[in-house]
Amino acid sequence: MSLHLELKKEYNRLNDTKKYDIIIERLKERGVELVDIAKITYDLQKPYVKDVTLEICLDHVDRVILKREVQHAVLVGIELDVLAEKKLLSEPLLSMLLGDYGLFGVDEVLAFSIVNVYGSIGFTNFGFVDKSKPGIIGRLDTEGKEEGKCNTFLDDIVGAIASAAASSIAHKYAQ
Ligand SMILES: [Ca+2]
Repeated sequence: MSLHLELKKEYNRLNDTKKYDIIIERLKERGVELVDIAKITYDLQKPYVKDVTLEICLDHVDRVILKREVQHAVLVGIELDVLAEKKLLSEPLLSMLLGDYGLFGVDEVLAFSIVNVYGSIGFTNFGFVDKSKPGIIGRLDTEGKEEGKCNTFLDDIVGAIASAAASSIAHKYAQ
């Protein structure tokens, strides 16, 4: 590899690490800790991988968030929720996001770009958590219904990261 290419690669790596830090911070600001996401991953994988631990899950959640396409989806989704809370979006989008309009669907589509990173097992998991709303997802869903709060994108983002991490574990430990 040429020096130029190597420097470019290093730049990209640092850039992604920096974005990773920003994303952890933004998730925290929205009330989400990585361990909350890892707990969902743990419950998804425990029936299939008996040696799985919360620590392993946390490690795979990290790997998911280090992926560039995941980072971009998270940044877009959180930004839209925040802009909706600040009423900085125009109608009809503003009301759809604040009201978490059921047929909106773009929140799920954005989440698919996260789930997609580890193939089709992720989709099954995502469908499951989307319906059962375990742990932090249920909390975000309830909180998002409060006046002036918007978690329309965030609940799907969290579900998608947990599902993608579960698929990553499944790929690694599958016999
Ligand atoms: Ca949603």
